[in-house]
Amino acid sequence: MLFMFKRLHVLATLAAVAFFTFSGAAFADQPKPWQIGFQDAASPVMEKITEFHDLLLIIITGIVLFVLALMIYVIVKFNEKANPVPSTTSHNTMLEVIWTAVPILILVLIASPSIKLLYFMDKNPNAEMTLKVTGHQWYWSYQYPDNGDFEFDSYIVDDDDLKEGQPRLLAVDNEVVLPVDTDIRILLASDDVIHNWAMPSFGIKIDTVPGRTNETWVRIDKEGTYYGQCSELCGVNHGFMPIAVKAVSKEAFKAWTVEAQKEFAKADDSSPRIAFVNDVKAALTAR
Ligand SMILES: [Cu+2]
Repeated sequence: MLFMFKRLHVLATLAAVAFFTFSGAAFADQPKPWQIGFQDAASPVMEKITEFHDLLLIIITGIVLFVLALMIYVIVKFNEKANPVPSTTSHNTMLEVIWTAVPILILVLIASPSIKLLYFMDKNPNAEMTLKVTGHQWYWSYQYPDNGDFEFDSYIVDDDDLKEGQPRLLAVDNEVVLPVDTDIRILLASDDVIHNWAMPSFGIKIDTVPGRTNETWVRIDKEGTYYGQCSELCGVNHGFMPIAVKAVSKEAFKAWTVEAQKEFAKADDSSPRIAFVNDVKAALTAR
């Protein structure tokens, strides 16, 4: 009976996953109820992370099945009934060489794509624009240094103020607008404590640290709205500082920056934080 119930439960879960995966008209990526796998990749980095994950899944499945087969073999062949007089062998040089060498080979096989991926994710020397992200307790602010140098804050939308289609705990008042098919450098810092700017469908999860600028990059493949969350415990409202990125065409982005410059005051160059960002920009240009 319990087994039946468990099976039904699994079936219901699979149905829910299928429903939430294949439904929904406008493209938007966010966590879904009963989700098991990754969110759909929307950047080359996330595509490579997914490929690497799939490779590891094949390798670990192979290892698990092999060990399971060995255990079943030993249980059947060498139990007390089948093998009443056990052998006293304690060493086998050939076997010991093999069970040392094979795991090393597997690790080398994993290390190569892993290190390649780490360097691919690290930074993009050909970035076409820069987004500056600053974490605060408990909201984010965004600055567009080479698109008019305006800056704005992005706060969670309260449950009572949610509009039709806005996901609870993920929607924000001012979304980060970014162009698709553009190599975007992202510089990240914090105003107070360590936060983490995590965007699953971009393959980004990077700490924002006070007094230090971290760098990553993204190239968004498709237009749509993407959601992420702060992923470093940063205090009482840690769960209430979501991230929403709206990816639009290059033309729409240009038009938005013109509007945004009017709407959001120009970033104040006299603040030490922005002076620091400008120093970083100068250093990057000189590089
Ligand atoms: Cu935070």
